[in-house]
Amino acid sequence: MPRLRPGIALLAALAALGLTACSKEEPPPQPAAPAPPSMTVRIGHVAPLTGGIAHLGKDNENGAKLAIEQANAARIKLEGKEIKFELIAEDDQEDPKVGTTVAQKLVDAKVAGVVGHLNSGTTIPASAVYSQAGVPMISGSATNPKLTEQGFKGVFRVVGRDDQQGPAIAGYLAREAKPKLVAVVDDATAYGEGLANEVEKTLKEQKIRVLPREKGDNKKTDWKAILTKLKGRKPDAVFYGGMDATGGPLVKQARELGIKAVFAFGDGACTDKMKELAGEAAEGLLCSQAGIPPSAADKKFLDAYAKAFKVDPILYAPFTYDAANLLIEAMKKANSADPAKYLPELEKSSFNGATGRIEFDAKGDRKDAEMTIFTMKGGKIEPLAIIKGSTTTAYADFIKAAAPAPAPAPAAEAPKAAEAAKK
Ligand code: ABU
Repeated sequence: MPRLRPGIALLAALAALGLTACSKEEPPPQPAAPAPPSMTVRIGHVAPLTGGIAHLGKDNENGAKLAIEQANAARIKLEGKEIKFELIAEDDQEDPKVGTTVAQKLVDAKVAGVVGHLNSGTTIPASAVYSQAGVPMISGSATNPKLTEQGFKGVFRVVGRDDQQGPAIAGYLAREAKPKLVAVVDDATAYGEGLANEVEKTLKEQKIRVLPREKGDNKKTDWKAILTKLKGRKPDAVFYGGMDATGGPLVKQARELGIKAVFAFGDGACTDKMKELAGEAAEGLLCSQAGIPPSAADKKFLDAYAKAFKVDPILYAPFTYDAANLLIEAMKKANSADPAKYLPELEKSSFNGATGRIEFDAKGDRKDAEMTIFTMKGGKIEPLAIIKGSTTTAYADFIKAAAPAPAPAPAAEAPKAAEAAKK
């Protein structure tokens, strides 16, 4: 019999006793538990992400992004499937042609809904593309009335309209500054020109003289020729329909030329960016926004936004947040991300958002939208008044009305103006 080496002999002995690792009895491998069924739902967002108002585009995008992140964390189920919402963000460069191109791109990517666009000039032509494809869209910032006057199904906005905003800022200007002669300038966009028309109409109704319209464009930053002409006419006030990227240089150059008129702007130029662009020349300007101030949005939203993006919202982020949540809520109610199924739920929304209660009228406009009037004070835009319908409320009173009644509860929350906006 051949002699075995000692190590091999030991293995042979163990094998005989059934003690080797190979022979150990193991439970048969179990099949892995099946993953719960899941589905990706795409939501589009469009705004200018490059160019002069990229800061506003990013602000809008952040609002929608936060809503999507929160919805994903909540692990929402539709038709028994866990939903992963995916935000597809596109840059329309504030250009109507690019606007329709990216709208088609989103339709081709089979988005279930769209938040956007930012500018009326891009949102109006893009709305035809979405409506044709049956994709619901909600703008958080486009204020030109035409958007919801086209009769398109599935087109909504969560801010007010310029036929509310124009009378609000023009009426405030007329009451407080009492100008006899006003110069009106616009940037030749759907928003800037449309709002300037509404302002001019209101001023004329109040028997205030208005100079012939001066026009720039949405890239114009050298206003000296127009301002030199206006200086000779000595207007008491100047209204500009356009965005902050062009409005900041306008007021700066006006002061450099020694124009003393009161300057007033609409929502597109109602941001702290005006101080950054115009310096001291921005102090004392008047401006309006087509909703409650972002700082008055729901505290939970403001805290979550600051935590996620390390900045405060600039202008319409609370509104794009609400717009994205409105889409998601309608899908939840319909138990479907199919636009044909959830659109009826969207139309009859009654939703308590970060900007107050949101309901739509038959055209897709927000019912009872607030307008806020601001002034620039100490380098920050500061709310002065809230205008709702024909009622003007001093902002301090609006906030007081929104403050919770003194309660014994130890942790009463900070005043939430969004709560007041719900009433
Ligand atoms: N509402 C101000 C900026 C967006 C727009 O073009 O309407």
